[in-house]
Amino acid sequence: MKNILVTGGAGFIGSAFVRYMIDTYPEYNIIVLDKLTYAGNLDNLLPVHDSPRYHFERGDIASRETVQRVVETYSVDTIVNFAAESHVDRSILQPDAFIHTDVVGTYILLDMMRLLGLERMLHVSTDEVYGDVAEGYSVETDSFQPNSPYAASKASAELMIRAYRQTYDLDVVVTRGSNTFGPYQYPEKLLPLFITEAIDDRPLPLYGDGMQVRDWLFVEDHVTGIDTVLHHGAAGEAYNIAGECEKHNIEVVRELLRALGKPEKLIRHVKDRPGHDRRYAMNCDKLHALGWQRQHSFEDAIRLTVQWYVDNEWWWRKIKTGEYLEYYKAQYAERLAESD
Ligand code: NAD
Ligand code: TDX
Repeated sequence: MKNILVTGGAGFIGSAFVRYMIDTYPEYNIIVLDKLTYAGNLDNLLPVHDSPRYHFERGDIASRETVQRVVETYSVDTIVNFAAESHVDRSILQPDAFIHTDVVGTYILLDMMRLLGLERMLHVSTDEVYGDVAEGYSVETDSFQPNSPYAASKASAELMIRAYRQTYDLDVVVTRGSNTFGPYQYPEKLLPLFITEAIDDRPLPLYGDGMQVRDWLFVEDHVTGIDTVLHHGAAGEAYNIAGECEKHNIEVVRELLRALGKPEKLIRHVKDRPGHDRRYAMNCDKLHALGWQRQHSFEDAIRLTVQWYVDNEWWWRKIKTGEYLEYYKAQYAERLAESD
């Protein structure tokens, strides 16, 4: 492994992975292929911009010609696939792009891997493929029960990966991460949305009763989990990456308000997300057996994350314009009006 293609490397977790890989492995070249959708942001890659081992190409993973050109130009031997439409609420409003990128895009990467003879691909997947977990913890062999168009698109990608592994003997590994948070996360997901809205003393639209449970994973721990599987995971296997930190949404919101010194009266209970999964929870023993442990407590990581948004208004204020405001209106205007 020498020349690693990181697709979706201008997004939240992908850019954290690129920054980490450039710092950690002086022997690797990192090539980012990213379409720069609303969620892709070159500001996320400014810290590595001047490294001679970092290269950026704008393009679509669902374009066979683009993937072939980039693989051949940089003699790519390994792919780490972060590229995806990643927000559940957007998949409910408009699923098309999810099928294009998450399903067709992953298929194109697999097919180019087969035709061009690449060594390994790590595909970044999610706990959402397991669906709602009322009790216990999902293990990697559990069946898929996706409940949103986003989750179904990620599960579909995984089925195609399995088929390519079985049929063509490709070396593909999969990670399934839990709810990830940290610096540079686009302010549509729960934590960055609520932190940036609370900074401006705006209402925080909590879906339903706020008693849904998510397992929170700091982005730097997610990245080291991916690194562990990339280097030590067995071909054809999937690995859960759990934060091992289950919390009700309401608790998370209270924690971030405490860290910001803002009042709980900003919270508004609004109409629930349709098909809203009540709980995700994964067993992480298989990844622990490869030697991975998370390094950050939830309390420290949330304080650090809140502080990052306080200190980096330059990063998020320019995002909260144009298309973002249209999305915000479509998702929240009616909900917030009904809650008053
Ligand atoms: P993100 O939305 O912040 O970033 C996605 C990136 O992919 C963006 O840079 C975007 O421009 C790029 N992209 C989208 N379509 C593309 C295409 N057709 N071709 C090339 N690039 C394209 O997402 P994220 O939160 O960083 O998530 C990264 C991956 O991790 C996704 O696959 C997601 O499903 C998975 N994941 C996310 C979480 C989470 O909590 N955020 C948890 C588990 C798994
Ligand atoms: O405005 C909101 N109000 C609210 O109550 C938003 C945006 C979210 N929520 C709730 C819904 C969820 O129960 O907070 C919880 C977290 O929501 P998201 O941040 O949208 O994450 P989730 O739907 O759990 O999915 C995340 O984790 C798995 C990522 O977005 C996915 O990319 C990842 O695969």
